[in-house]
Amino acid sequence: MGSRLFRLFLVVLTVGLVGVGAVSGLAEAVAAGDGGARVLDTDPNLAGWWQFDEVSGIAAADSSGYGRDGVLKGGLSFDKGSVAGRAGGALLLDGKDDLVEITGYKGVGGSAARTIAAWIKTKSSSGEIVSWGTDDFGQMWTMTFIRRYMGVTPNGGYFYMKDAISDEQWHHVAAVVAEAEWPNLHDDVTLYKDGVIAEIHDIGLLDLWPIVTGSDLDVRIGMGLRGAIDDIRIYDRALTKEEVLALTSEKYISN
Ligand SMILES: [Ca+2]
Repeated sequence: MGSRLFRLFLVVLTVGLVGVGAVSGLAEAVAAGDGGARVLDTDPNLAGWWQFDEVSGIAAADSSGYGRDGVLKGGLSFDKGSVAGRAGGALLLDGKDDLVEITGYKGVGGSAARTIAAWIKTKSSSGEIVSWGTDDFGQMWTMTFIRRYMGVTPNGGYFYMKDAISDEQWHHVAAVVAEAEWPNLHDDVTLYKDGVIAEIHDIGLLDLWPIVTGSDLDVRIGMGLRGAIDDIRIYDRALTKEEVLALTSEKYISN
């Protein structure tokens, strides 16, 4: 009787130890960030990724694997525009004619889902993170300061966050367009500030056009922006809120 109880006790103890081992292994994997963040670098839907870690020249390499390298314009070069970034180097733009053009890349077109994410550091509150499309209603896709706050517009309606980010500190900003037949700012777009969903200050509904992005213009980064930009990514899918948060994790960006 006593010995059967003892064997039962051993079984319970063994099962208990295996259980604890599995849980702590999972915790380590999550803590290391291997489950979420790093796969975002090799995601096939990462359509463009400019890390701005160069220190000379006017070529900005695309790390997405799709070869969408950028060209620095307006007299901008890494020799004079390279500054300490959020992860490695960043690019400092003058807010006048500086910009990065991704020659031949038209961005995410039509009504396709998409995510734009970038780190920026600025005192200013005007200028673009990125834009592309066709200069007509509903056919542009621009992530930009709108009335001094970060937001997006398809050129027909606008949508921007409540909190200011122009405090000369690094902030992560992201805009996500969900899968939808006729996506619009009101129903299908989410803005993020520093990894969490941003409170929305205002949305222009009077002239709200669906997002049907054209393909006339090449992708432009930093037009009119006076400040530093780092680690800008374009995904041709909607990232989840966990994935956007992962893009801001210390462990992730230190690599
Ligand atoms: Ca960088």
